[in-house]
Amino acid sequence: MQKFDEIVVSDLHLGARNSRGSDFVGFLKQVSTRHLIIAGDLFDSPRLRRLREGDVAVLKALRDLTERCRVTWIRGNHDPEDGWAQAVLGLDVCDEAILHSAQGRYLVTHGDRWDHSMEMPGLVVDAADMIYRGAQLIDRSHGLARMLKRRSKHFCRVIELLKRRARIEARRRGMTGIVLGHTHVAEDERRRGVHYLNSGCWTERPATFVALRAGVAATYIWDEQLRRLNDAEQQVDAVPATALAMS
Ligand SMILES: [Mn+2]
Repeated sequence: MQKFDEIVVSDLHLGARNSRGSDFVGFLKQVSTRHLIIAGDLFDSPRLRRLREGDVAVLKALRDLTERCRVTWIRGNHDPEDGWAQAVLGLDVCDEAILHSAQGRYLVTHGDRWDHSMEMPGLVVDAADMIYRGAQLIDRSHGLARMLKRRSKHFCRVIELLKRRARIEARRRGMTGIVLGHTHVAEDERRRGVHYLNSGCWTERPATFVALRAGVAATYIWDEQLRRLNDAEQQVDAVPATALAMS
């Protein structure tokens, strides 16, 4: 059993073809915490379409969890309206939460409010999304989809802008850091005086989350072996540059 003070997960996208409901239920069995925060996009469709057995198992596990610990559900742009949310999980959806670490406060929110691509013509976003999902189907390890997404100049620009806006808001409100989901890219970065954490997603491998342990906030990788994202990235940096320069 892995113990954390508080855990933030996001972007489970239950109902999506690549949702990992059973894996997430396994995760819930192997961690213990006093507060679980779901930082948005628990569902893929606001009408809760295409839920499969593994997805429904997550709802049952979350309902059970609410009897043992505090569960907070933060609204994502794919999540249902308040009435539906309350009926499905017995939880109200909110827009943000605060984590209290030994270093100070962290604002937790989904992050779509700072995503300027959401204001773009739907067709452009849909086409990019289709290519991304297609790549996930072809390549079960999701490496190709991840690479396509990260190499897309547009995608990187959208994320950089989102992070900049998020940092501004964190500073304005006197926060030590900010925890977001939405981009599906797990991060743990200290820049310009703000600790930016992103809990990543549960639709790719490895699954990631943010947690507070011994008062310290960090992003963790769950699959294979529990470790901090920044420790894992130091290992990736050791990979020869030629392997990364392919595209
Ligand atoms: Mn989202």
